[in-house]
Amino acid sequence: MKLRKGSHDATGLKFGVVVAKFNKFVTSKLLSSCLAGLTKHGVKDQDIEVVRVPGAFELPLVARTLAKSARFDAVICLGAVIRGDTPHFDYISAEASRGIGQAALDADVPVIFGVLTTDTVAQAIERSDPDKFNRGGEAAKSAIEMATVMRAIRVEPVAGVTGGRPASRDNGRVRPRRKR
Ligand code: INI
Repeated sequence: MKLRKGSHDATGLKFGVVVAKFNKFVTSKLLSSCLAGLTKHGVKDQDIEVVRVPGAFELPLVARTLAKSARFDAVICLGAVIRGDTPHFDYISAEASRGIGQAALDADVPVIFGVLTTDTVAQAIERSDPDKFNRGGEAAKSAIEMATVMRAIRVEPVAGVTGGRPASRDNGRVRPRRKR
């Protein structure tokens, strides 16, 4: 049996972070904890790119574009959808989760769902608090684990066999062998 698993050593890895401005009092805390988590595990500042979008609904498109750019080992989405009185809640949270999952599958790159979906403002504050649930820090850890497990399971393409990712798009992952 071969056991493949990720690690939390992120040295040399690159991450895109997409963060929603809506409910910024929560998402700014998710962002700072996420960035702290990445750097704590060895990611260099210049290897992190942060993109701000209006709300959680806009996360999937930007996440998919970043993931497809071949510049990142993983992309992290951060947002906060709070039920409150808004009927928007169900539409936005459903679309954000569906779209973020789809972005990962379309791009073949991990895209992490760091979006809080809560009934109340108090719950959102508690979950973004680095000293309580610390969902931003957790998103960083999940991204690192997924980036490293994807590296571990990618199969090196055999020379002459089509279907491998072109070298220019390999994003630092396993490179196809050169033909001799
Ligand atoms: N966006 C959020 O990120 N969280 C919310 O709670 C929210 N609510 O409640 O409306 C929200 N709305 C904005 C939405 O994400 C889009 O930015 C907007 O509809 C424009 O497409």
